[in-house]
Amino acid sequence: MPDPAPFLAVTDLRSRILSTAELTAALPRAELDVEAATAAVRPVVDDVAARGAAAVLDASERFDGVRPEHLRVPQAELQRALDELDPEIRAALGESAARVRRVDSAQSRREESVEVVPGGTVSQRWVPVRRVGLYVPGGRAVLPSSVVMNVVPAQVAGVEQIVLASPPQKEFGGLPHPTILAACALLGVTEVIAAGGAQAIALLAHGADDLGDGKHLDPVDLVTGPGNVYVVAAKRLVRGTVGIDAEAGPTEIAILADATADPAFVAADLISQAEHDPLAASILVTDDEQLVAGVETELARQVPLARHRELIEEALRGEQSGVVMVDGMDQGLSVVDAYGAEHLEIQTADAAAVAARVTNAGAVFVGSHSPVSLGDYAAGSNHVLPTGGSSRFNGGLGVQTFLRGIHVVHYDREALAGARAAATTLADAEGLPAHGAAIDIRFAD
Ligand code: HSO
Ligand code: ZN
Repeated sequence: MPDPAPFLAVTDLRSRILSTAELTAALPRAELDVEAATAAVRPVVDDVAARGAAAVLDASERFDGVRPEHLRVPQAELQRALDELDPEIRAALGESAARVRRVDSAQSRREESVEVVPGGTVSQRWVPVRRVGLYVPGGRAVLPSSVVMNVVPAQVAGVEQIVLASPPQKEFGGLPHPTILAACALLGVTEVIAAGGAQAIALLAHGADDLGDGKHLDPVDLVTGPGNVYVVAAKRLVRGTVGIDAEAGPTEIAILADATADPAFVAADLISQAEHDPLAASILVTDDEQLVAGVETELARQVPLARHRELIEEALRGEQSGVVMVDGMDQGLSVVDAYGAEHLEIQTADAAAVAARVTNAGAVFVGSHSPVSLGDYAAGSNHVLPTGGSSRFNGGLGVQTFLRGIHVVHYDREALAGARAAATTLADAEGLPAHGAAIDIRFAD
């Protein structure tokens, strides 16, 4: 039998010295066409801003093929979904939430107060956003774990009002998927909206006078959550009216591996994220040709056994996936930093030391027993992470996403006297003497 065609195209960067910009350009990555999506969703977002619930229902009918009877999911439906939830899934969601809660509670921000000079302090208070809208997609797959990943950090931050939106499903009579509803009920989220896509994002951002049940929906202050390119485009359009979190588009896994890595593990992990989306990116960065051969053999064995084999093949063979050959781990680190993967696995000798040198990634998974799927569900870390290289300037979802830092400045007369010269000199230098005068007046006697 002839060798099957390899799954992963190879980019060979060995003995090439490239600038960061050249490196970034050389790496496989599909451009997400947010521009085109923006043009498509702008009328929907504008319509929801103008006509509220009626516009959401029209858009649902058009894009989801269903006109939900209730945009606001009745409490009885939430309770029913929880009552009917498989007990094993209930326990697993509970376990997942408990782990995320544990991590977020420990990693929440504490107020820091600095006495800059005697009698002059600057403190930083961390105040939760009052009302947040969490988006949980419902397209290709239904992901109740994303309810956990959005809700728990908001709760730990102390957010007062949590609204969750998820697309209405035709087969469930226009309600969001029952497992999503059950997860909401389990976590104590009571305000759930049956809306998806751009119309959901617009509804959260603008609110509505009457949601069809005679009651209004308050706009939120911040919208978070993953979604497809239309959701990303809609979030960009409402940004400014509300806050948004980092963009989480099609999923990405990069694996930095050397000869010590197990090819079966590497292949399984590349496959695991490829099963999300034909646009998902699976990238192996290595200095070992034998590992590449071993991973290809494993892919040829494992892919045909996978339930979503066609989708996985499309993702692995897509231009956004591939192998990058490097001279060694130093160059490997430059490559993964230039790429800035949503998920980065380190499967090398002394993995912890290699991982400590990574500067750009949504989340890093260290060693042979920390696969990305663990982080997707049950590590305690968050799985809503920056994609498309935006990890260069954004972190993933977490308790800090829902907190704002407020500086509180408290100086007494003596402390102000000590700062007077610096402040008035800078005020003069900037041609803003009234600034200086506001300080001087306090010493005029
Ligand atoms: N890997 C996805 C999250 C997810 N996986 C949910 C399974 N369920 C993006 O980080
Ligand atoms: Zn996943």
